[in-house]
Amino acid sequence: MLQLYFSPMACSLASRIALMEAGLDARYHLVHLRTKQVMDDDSDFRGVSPKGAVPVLVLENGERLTECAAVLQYIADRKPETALAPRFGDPDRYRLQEWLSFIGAEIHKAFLFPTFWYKDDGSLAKPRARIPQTLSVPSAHLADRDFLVGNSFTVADAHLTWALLLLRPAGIDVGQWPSLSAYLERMQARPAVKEAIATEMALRKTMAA
Ligand SMILES: N[C@@H](CCC(=O)N[C@@H](CS)C(=O)NCC(=O)O)C(=O)O
Repeated sequence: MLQLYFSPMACSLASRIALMEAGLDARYHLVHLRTKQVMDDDSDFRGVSPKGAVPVLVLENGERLTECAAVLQYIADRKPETALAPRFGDPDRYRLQEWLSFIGAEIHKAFLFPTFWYKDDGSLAKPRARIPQTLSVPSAHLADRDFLVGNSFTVADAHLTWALLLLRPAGIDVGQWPSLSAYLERMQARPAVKEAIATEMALRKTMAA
């Protein structure tokens, strides 16, 4: 069985959504990101991945896959019939990779990660000043589309859904971009997305307690 190392509401949520949309069973291991502790057995998460970052997907043969873009595409390719990623050779596959890179680099790493990870000593002002321009890109793209790529849900939507969910706790009102807030609402209405979020929100509460 696949195994996913995750932290509640971290970017690994996109992998949980993808697994659930694909109907793939997995064992989930909760990681405390600051202490690097695997909560199951108190082991050091850096023994699972020296990157010390989620997601980590452990395959049945023991190989470990990291990086959202790779993990998400792997999950999608395990169940091609669910069309969670266009097939290789389809021009839309590169559109998918384009979005996964953009979300990972320009949204996640450019301002979401620093907002949640570092104390704001004023140095976040510049990355955060780029938010309106960055988010105007998916906002314009989704003005007349239901999904990021093609006409159905893909793992790029799982990734963007996670990123948009974190805007509010990052102090950014998604309502500034009506097409993004409508998109987020549509994505959250999907049963797998709803269940994945509910599971992780409940875990987050127990961690905060
Ligand atoms: N480039 C990685 C970034 C992963 C990442 O930054 N994960 C965060 C959670 S959203 C994390 O585990 N951070 C802990 C750390 O970097 O120490 C990816 O796309 O998967």
